[in-house]
Amino acid sequence: MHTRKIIPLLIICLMVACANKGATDKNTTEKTNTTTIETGKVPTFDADSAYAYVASQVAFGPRVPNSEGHKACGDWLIDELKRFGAHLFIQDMVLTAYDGTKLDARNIIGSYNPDNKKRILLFAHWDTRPYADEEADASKHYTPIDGADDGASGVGALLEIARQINQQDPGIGIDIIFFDAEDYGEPSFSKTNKQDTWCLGSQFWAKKPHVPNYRAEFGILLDMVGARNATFFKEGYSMYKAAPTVEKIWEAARNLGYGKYFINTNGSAITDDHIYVQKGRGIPCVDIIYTNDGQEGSPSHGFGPHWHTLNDNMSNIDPATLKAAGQTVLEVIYNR
Ligand code: AHN
Ligand code: ZN
Repeated sequence: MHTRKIIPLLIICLMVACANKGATDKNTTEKTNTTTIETGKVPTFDADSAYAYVASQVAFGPRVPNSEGHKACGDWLIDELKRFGAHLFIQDMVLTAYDGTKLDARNIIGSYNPDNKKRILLFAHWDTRPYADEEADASKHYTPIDGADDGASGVGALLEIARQINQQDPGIGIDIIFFDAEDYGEPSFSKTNKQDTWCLGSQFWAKKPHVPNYRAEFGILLDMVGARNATFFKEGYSMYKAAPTVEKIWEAARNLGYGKYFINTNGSAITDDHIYVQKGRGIPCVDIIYTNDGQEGSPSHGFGPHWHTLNDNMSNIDPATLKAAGQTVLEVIYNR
């Protein structure tokens, strides 16, 4: 793992070990509860529908803040959430990137049952990286990427979840946030060494949520959940702050037969939107993200092989992976 990208919190291991004990007890109770709930309650996630939502985003071109594709895709996401019956909140922001560039950005928020005090937060970033800075060929570093996996996949899965929620009320408040400007972080070829250059949209929201004193029981971040044969390890910061929810999600995935994606092994901690949501709002958050933690022959940055390269395009997207992530999230929402 690249040390600058991954937070090397050794302490986490200790704390996670403690947190795990509590998680086991809690899961046992929760499991007992679910046996009384009749089956057929959880909607079926349509992978082809999610795949189409990923393709639609990619068809706008790169969704880099200040670009035409970004503006058009943002408008489309708002229309889709409206079509799926969500109550919309839009946060317009001018953010400052690591290099001083002013970014016209929008956080797009769709809420269900907005008056329900019990809430679950689901989120993904919808912008795409302006740089292919993980390409071996430096002449490609300034080319924006398609971001089929890195960006579009999480949003595509959440749009399908929104469509399902609109058809069947989960009886709890759900907020779906599409964060902007996650992926404008300082590139590997730049050396300003500024802090907190990633996740600008979620940093803004964490300071100024769409609802004052916003609360949720827990949050789930979907980041790079569309690649063929993706692997989701139990991300380090999620285990540090939200171990019981991590265990609940990974157990649900295993029970649904998605154990080959949801690996029952702890992974590294990653700087991602969930960190800012957790730190700013005190909401325990889980990052479902494709990494190659410790796997032989995987890239040293620790993410999927197409990460921040021009290869992050539709050719790597597999509806089966979207299904594993999306159905698991639906299971966790509906089978509480
Ligand atoms: C960093 O590269 C610091 N974090 C990975 C978060 C990310 C980037 N997710 C998608 N793109
Ligand atoms: Zn990225």
